[in-house]
Amino acid sequence: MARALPSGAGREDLIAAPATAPGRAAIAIVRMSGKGALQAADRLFGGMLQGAGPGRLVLGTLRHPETRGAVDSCLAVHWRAPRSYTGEDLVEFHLHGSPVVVEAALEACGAAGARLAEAGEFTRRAYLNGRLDLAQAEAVAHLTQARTEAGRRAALAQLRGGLSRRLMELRSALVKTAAELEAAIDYPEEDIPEPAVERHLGAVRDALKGVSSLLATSRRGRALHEGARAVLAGRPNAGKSSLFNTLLGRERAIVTPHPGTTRDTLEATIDLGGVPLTLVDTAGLRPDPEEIEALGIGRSREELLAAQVVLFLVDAMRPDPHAAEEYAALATLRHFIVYTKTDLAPADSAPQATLRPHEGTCAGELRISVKTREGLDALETALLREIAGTESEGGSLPAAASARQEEALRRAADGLEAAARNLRERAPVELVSVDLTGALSAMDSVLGLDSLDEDVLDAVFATFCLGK
Ligand SMILES: Nc1nc2c(ncn2[C@@H]2O[C@H](COP(=O)(O)OP(=O)(O)OP(=O)(O)O)[C@@H](O)[C@H]2O)c(=O)[nH]1
Ligand SMILES: [Mg+2]
Repeated sequence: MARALPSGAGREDLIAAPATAPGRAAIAIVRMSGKGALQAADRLFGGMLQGAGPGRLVLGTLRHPETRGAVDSCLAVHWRAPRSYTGEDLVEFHLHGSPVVVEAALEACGAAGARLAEAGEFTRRAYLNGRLDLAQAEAVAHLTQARTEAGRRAALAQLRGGLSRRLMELRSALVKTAAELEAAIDYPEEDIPEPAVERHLGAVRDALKGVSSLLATSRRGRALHEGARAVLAGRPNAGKSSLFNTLLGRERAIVTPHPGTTRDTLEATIDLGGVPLTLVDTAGLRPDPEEIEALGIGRSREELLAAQVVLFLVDAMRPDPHAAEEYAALATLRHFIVYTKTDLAPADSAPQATLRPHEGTCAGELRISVKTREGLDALETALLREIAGTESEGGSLPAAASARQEEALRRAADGLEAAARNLRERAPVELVSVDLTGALSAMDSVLGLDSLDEDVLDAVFATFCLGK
């Protein structure tokens, strides 16, 4: 299933790039792919490589092809098109891991005819040559960027074709219906027989159910990769830094009984049910602070706007007339009200200080104590549900893992809904056919099966690192 080469671009030309991170390490890998990779490798590696057979590491000397100077004593391996990562002839040099060695090796590759690859260009070629679909290519990026164990598992599942298989199943069930409807367009004077309408409707509903359940997991799928930001805000002394430290599991922020302790914003990332969640501790909000604190409060307010969710902390037992004022400013931001220090409250008493939750943006009211740990599990659960749409690590269902995938699935669902509606209303068959074709092409675009815009590909592969 090789795809049409994009116009104008010399997509088979020889490219090279370091595949390992810059810096010192035991090994650094330089990759070379494209037309003439094996011949170039012969010039660089003294003709030893091809004798070894594909996929076999050989020890030898990498030399500059013009000066013949030795660059490194290293291992090399090659694969032949189309059975390689890129689908092209591909060579790797496993060098001693110093940036200077890598630089010299790249220069030698350049002298042998390679140009420096663009970010993601190896995987882009793998996609263009049909070695991976586009969802799998995105999974490659997600796997190399995974920040949590759950993120790793989800990316690997997608790379191994979890989402792709599910979509192909849904697609093939639908193609038959689309073809029958298409054929019926040729006989506009004849109505589709009733049993056939019911059958088509059943097929469309099944597909819609399948696509919807993929969409339902997309919030979590994206959160696993993209992560989220939660800001701890509230009046001075409300207990923000204490909660920050408790969620982090270490004493990162300074805590004192004095209001105005935190002057600057502090952030740290935790693994919340698999979601890399960046917590931001902020300077307590108050109206007439001294100079340094004022700067800190300015930053607090900026942070509020950048967060997915705000935890607005209120000292449960100490009525604070200004809390309501600061809370009013949150009206448009998604947030929780968190009553703190509940251990200081007499048993079963209602909080002394209560706020009236903003309608629509308040995701819930919680009561916690970092001293007794009361309410902390509930807080984590509520946060995870807010960010990822689920409470648990949950389900084995494949999930859409990027905004691009989610958007395409939504288009597919819209098309299927329209098709179902038109079938129910016995609308002209052409209309249903158009809806279904739209839905199918949206499903295809998740996997990049139809010819995609270069811009879309540029956007996808721009997120890759060099050499991937
Ligand atoms: N008993 C009790 N005390 C708490 C609890 N949480 C915080 N405190 C105390 O409340 C005081 C203020 O806590 P911080 O975490 O520094 O409050 P903050 O909101 O970060 O304050 P600023 O940085 O000044 O805005 C400290 O003396 C904490 O020990 C709690 O759950 N129970
Ligand atoms: Mg603080």
